[in-house]
Amino acid sequence: MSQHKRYTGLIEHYRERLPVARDTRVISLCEGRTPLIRLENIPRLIGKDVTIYVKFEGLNPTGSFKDRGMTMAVTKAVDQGSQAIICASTGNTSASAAAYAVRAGIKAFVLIPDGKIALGKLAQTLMYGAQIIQINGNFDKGMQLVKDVAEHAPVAIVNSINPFRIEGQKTAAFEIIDELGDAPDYHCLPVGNAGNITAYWKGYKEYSSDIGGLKAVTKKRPVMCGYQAAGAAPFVAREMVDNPETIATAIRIGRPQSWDMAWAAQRESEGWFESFTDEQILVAQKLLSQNEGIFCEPASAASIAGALHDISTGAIPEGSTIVCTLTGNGIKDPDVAINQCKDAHPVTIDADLYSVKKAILDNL
Ligand code: AN7
Repeated sequence: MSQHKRYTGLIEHYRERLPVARDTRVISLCEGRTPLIRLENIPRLIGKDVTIYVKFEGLNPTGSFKDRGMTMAVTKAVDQGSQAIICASTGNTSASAAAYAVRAGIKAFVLIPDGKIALGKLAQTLMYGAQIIQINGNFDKGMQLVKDVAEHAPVAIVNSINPFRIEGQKTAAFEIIDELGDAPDYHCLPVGNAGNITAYWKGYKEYSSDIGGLKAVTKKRPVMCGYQAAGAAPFVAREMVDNPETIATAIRIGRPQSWDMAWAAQRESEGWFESFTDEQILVAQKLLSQNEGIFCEPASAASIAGALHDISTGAIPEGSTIVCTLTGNGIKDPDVAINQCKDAHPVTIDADLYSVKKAILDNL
């Protein structure tokens, strides 16, 4: 008898821990089961005895962690009879909503800040065929408009204020514990709307509790470390920010929707929030690419900037096991990447053997 079972996405895999009925039609693109990659070169480079893993969520079907929440949100929207979904987005949510909507055969409307989303995310959203509505305003304005319009039009909101988004995203914590055999000591991640830190914390709590017929998998929970961009850091300011600015456009958010739940995660896990400048974030993005071969988008690199900072200060002590979530793929934002490498001139040479050989020998 074959033991073979095809992986068909996180809803089927974690069905007993998700609010999806047996007969519900699941809308999936085989999201989840992303690699947990141990960093090999950076710990040596910084000379610290730490074990750092990155959960590379950029390898989800649309290139970000949003797919975990979207498979749940769209599955439930379709189950409840919705013909259309809507979201405001800094880019990744719109790409993910667009993909899952087309998979389900329903319509997606996405509100994006005009000119402030990364090129790859715009390309995806266009290709998946969503109805894009650009607004002269930032994400926070778009989010307010989406909440208002949902009261006047038959559209289901699939932003992370939709509780099914959090349900789907909590599975990333399950995967980490299933793979490591236990929770890490510290979990580091970027914070924008704070849906993801809320979801991870929910996942870690559920795996360390007896719920229903399910026994706790572990007793351990990590300390949650949330990192923001300096120009968009309401959790550090402890108040909403009116004109958020950062090169990490994914987290260019001043009015986080999951405010209370993120503070609960911080408090209950005895964690903290910190902010880092655009320059620090970009340095971390390049460091990861050029030392480990892992290319994440700028917002995701906030988790690396933060972890390395907190390791250097001792806030995260030596001997710790740390997981950093890399929320999105680096190829989503080619403009920022190419701009970061503008000093690395590609050489242009004559197309002959001598010239190619010379180009190699000159650069060895
Ligand atoms: C790569 O797509 O809000 O703290 O509209 O795309 O759960 O909001 C994106 C957020 C981190 C922040 N990293 O997560 C959107 C959107 C990346 C992101 C975040 C986002 P939350």
